[in-house]
Amino acid sequence: LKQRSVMVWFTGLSGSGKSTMAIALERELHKCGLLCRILDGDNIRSGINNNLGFSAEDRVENIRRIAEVSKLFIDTGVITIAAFISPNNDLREMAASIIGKENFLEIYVSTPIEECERRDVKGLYAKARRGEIKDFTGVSAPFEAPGHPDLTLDTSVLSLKESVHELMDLIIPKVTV
Ligand code: GGZ
Repeated sequence: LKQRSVMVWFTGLSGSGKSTMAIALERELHKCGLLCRILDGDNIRSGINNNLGFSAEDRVENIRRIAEVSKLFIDTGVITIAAFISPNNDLREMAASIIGKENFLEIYVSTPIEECERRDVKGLYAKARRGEIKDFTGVSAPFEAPGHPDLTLDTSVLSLKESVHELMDLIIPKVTV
C-alpha cells in the first residue's frame, strides 16, 4: 500500500458542514489515488450505534465505538474521516487515545451557531427551540470548542473549495510515503 493512514476527526455543531467537507475531502483524496473511509451519522448511528441516543452517556458510547472502528481502518492503512459533533474535550481526547494521538488530526468546523441555525437544513434547530428535541447540541446541550485543533475551518468565511485545500495541505504530507 503506497500510503500512510491518518485519522481526520471533524468536530462541530449540527449543520456546521462536517459531512459536506468529509465528502469533498474524500473526493479529493480519491483523485490522488488514496484510499479512505468516511464514518458519519448515516453509516454509524443508523447501524452499529442504532441503540444509542443523545444523553451524555450515549454520546460517550457513540464516540468510543466510532474510535474503535476507526482504529481498525487506520491499522489497515485506510485514511479515516469521522464527522460527528463530539461536543466536548473529554470525548475527543478519549477518541484520540483509543486511535493513537500521533495519528489523530482534530479539525474544528467552527461555523457559528447563528449560521447553522439559519441554514437549519433538517429543521432540527427549530424543533429544538420549540422543545421538541431535548439535549440538542448548542441549544439545550453544551458544545465545548477544542482548545488546540490542528485546523479550524469556518464555512461562513471559507468556500468548500478553500476548506478542502487547507485540509489537503495538512493531510498530504502525513500520508504520502
Ligand atoms: C445533537 C442531534 C440530536 C441532539 C438528533 N443533539 O445535523 P445532523 O442531525 O445530521 O447531525 C446531528 C446528529 C449528531 O449525531 P452525532 O453522532 O454526531 O452526535 S455526538 O457526536 O454528539 O454523539 C443531528 C442529529 O444527529 N441529532 N438529535 N439531541 N444532534
